[in-house]
Amino acid sequence: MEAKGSDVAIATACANIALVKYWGKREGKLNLPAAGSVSLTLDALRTWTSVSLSPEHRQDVMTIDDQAVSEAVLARTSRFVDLIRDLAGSKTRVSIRSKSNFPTAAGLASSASGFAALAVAVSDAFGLSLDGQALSILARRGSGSAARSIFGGFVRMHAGERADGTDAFATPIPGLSIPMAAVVAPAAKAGPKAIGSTEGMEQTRMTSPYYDAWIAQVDIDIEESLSSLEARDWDRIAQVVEGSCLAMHANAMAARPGIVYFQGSTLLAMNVVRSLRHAGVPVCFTVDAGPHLVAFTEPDYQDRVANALSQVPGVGDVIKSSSGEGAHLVGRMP
Ligand code: 2P0
Repeated sequence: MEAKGSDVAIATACANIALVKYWGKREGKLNLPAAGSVSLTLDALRTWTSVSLSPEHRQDVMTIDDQAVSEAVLARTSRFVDLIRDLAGSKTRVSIRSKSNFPTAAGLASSASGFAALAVAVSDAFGLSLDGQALSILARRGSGSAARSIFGGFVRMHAGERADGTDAFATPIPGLSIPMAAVVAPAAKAGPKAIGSTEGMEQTRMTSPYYDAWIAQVDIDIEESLSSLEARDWDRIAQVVEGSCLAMHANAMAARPGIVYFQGSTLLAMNVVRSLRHAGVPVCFTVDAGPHLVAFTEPDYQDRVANALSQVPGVGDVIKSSSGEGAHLVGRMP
């Protein structure tokens, strides 16, 4: 059967940042997380991806920000597109153009928005109509955090138990009315990542003496995050969000060899966030597998938090974000 999709399918997806972190897999081939996680989708960090079928091509082609991608990125992308080709019963190659409004090399969550947009655009190009759960399972195969970017607002990733991964997907968290905003405080001098997330979490799982304790804590943290957000209780929100971040990093630091993502500016920014909170501002921090700090706050306090973080030595241009929407098809590239 040959696919009869759209001529060009274009999708957009936002990055997300976890309040309760994902760090460890129960299985690598299907990319199954060892524990769940909770995130907020971020409107300001966005990827657009256009996909067209190229029956005349023998290979997929791809550009990111108008540059041809490396062999390694193309191979990873083609393996991902193969999953959708298999579903559609097609062997047709595709041409992919992807753009982001944030620097993908900066270590911000580009794989989350990238694979979420790709899942939506490629499945539409091949004429498949997949629901959010199926798209989340698909996006997870590209990158664990991408499963969460299928949905907007607050999102929960479920680790699942099945070996085939059919219960390892994200779902939106309905009914949380707390107004939430974020400020990204990038480390100005971030070079390439010391070690990528996939490799870093595997090294942690294999060698960190804290790994089992970390995994055992995640479900407790997920419940506490949901209940403290529901109560709009910032002391409790900060305790669980900063606790999950610091435990993830402590776990990685305890690997052999130890993995350290923080830079000096990361620690300085943490102290600024805590000082603001002690002064009564509803704010807390998290840090992913890199040196950039992200502060969660309420929209009324976003400018104050952004101003304070932009004065931290070693922090580059801060990015203010509100809560973003889920991945979806759009009419044209920006
Ligand atoms: C998170 N991170 O919860 C955690 C916190 C980074 C630190 O999910 O191996 O690039 O592709 O499934 O999605 C980054 O991990 O990892 C991540 P893979 P991914 O956001």
